[in-house]
Amino acid sequence: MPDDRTDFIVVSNRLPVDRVVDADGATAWKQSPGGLVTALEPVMRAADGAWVGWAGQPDLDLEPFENEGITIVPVPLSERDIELYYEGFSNDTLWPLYHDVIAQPSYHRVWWERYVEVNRRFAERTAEVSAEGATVWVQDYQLQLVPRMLRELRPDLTIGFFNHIPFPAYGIYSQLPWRTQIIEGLLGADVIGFQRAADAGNFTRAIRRLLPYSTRGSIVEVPDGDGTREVVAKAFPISIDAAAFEELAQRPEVVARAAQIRHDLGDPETILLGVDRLDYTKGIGHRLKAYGELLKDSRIDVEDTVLVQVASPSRERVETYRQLRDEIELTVGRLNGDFSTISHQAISYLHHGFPREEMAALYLAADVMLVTALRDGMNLVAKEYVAARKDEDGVLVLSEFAGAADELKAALLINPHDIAGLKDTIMQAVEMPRADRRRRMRSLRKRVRDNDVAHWSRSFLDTLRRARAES
Ligand code: GDG
Repeated sequence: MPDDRTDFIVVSNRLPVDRVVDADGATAWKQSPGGLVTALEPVMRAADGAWVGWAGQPDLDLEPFENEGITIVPVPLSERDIELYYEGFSNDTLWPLYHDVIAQPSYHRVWWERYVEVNRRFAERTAEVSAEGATVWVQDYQLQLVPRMLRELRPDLTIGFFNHIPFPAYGIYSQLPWRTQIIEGLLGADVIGFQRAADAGNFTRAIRRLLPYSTRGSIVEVPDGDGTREVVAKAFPISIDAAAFEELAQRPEVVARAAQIRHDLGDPETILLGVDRLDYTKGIGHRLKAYGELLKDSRIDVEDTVLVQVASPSRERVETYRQLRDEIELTVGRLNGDFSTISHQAISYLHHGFPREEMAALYLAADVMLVTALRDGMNLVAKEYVAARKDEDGVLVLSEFAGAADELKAALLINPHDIAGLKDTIMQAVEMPRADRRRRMRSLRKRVRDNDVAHWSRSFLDTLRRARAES
C-alpha cells in the first residue's frame, strides 16, 4: 500500500478544479469557486484531504496531483460513459424522477449498467487513496451506489453521503426499475444527508416499502453480518459562504457596477431578477407567464419595470434541455416583441454564465428576486441574494417547492403553478413599503448568516463522527 493515502476524502462527479489550456498549449488547473470547496477547505487542509472526481473532459487518465493543498484524484470517463452514465442515467433518469417527474424520465437498461460500472470505478479509486479508518464523504445522485460498494471494499472506512437534490415520494420513486438497488447502495453509508426533512422522510418511507429493515425516526437498522448497523438519514440544509458573499457584494467596484447596471437598463423604478441554470425544474416558463400577463393587464409598464433573466447554459447535449431552451427563447422573443419599446425592453435575457462579481452586482441592483422553482433541492441563488443585501433592501419571492423555503420564511412564499397568486405576489413585492422590506430582509439575513455552509459541513461531519463512534 502506498503511504500517501489520506484521512479525509470527498467524492463527487466533478472535481473542484477545471483544466485550462493557455495560448502556448500549456495546461494548468484552476479551482472552481464552488460552495462545497469553500466549506470543506478547512477540513481538507487539516486532514490533508483528497478529492476524487471527474476532470470534466473525456478520456483524461491522470495521476493524482496537488492543487492548493488538496490532493486531486481524477477518475477517467470515456465519451460513452458520459453519454450513458452522466447525460443518460444521471441527468435523464434520476434528475427528472427525483424532481417529481416535471419532465418524463427515460429508463434504459444500458444506462443503468453503465451507472453501476462507473460508480464501481469511483468506489475503487476512493478505496485506493483512503487511509485506514479514513472518513469519506460522497456527494450527490450520480454516485448513490458508491457507499455500499466502498463499504464492501473497505469496511474500516466511515462513510457519509449527501444528496443535493430532492428525494421524491414513494409513489414517484417506485417507478424506478432499480429502486431497491439504489436504496441498498445508499445504505452503505453511516450517515445519509438530505436537504429537507421531507426528503429524509420520503427516503425512510421508501425503505419501509421495499426492504424488511426497521426504521425509527432518523435511524435505519441495516443487517450487517450477524448483527445490525445503524444508519442515520436526516436533513442537513446546505448553504453558502455568507460572509464571503457579503464581502464580495460590498466591494466598491461591485457597488459601482450595480449602479451602472441600473443606469444601462434605463434607470427603471423596478428591476426584477431571475438567475438560474437553464433547467426545467427552475420554473422559468411560469415566471415569464406571470410577468407577461402583468404587462398585458397593464399592472406593470415597461417604461418603469424590467425583468433581467440570467439563464446559464446547462446540459446542452440532452434533448429535453434543447427543447426547453427553444420554448423559453420563443416566449422571451414574443414578450419582447409585444411589449418592448424602442427605449425600454420588457425582458433582458442573458443566455450565458457570468463571473461571481457580476452576479453580486445583479443581486444588488435587483429590487425583486424571483425564485419560482417547481422543485429544487435547496436553491442557493435565494441565499446569495439575501447575503448580498447588507443594505437590508430588496424583496425575495420564493417558491415553496425549493428547499430554501423551509428556512427563509420571511420571503414572500409562492406556489409557482398558481399563476394568479404569483402575479399578485410579484405586485406585492414591487409595491412593498421600505419598512416591510427592511423587516423581512433583516430576518432572512439572520437566518443565512447563522446557518452558513461551514455550519452545514460541521453539523454533517459531527453527526458522522458520532454515528461511527456509537456503532
Ligand atoms: C443543485 C441543486 C442545490 C448560476 N449561474 C451562474 C452562477 N450560478 C451559480 C449560482 C449558485 C449556483 O450556481 C446554483 O445553485 P442552485 O442551488 O441555485 O442550483 P443548482 O445548480 O441546480 O444546484 C440545488 C445545490 O445543488 C446545492 O446543494 O441548492 O437545489 O439543484 O451558486 O450563483 N455563478 C456564476 N455565473 C453564472 O452565470 N458565477
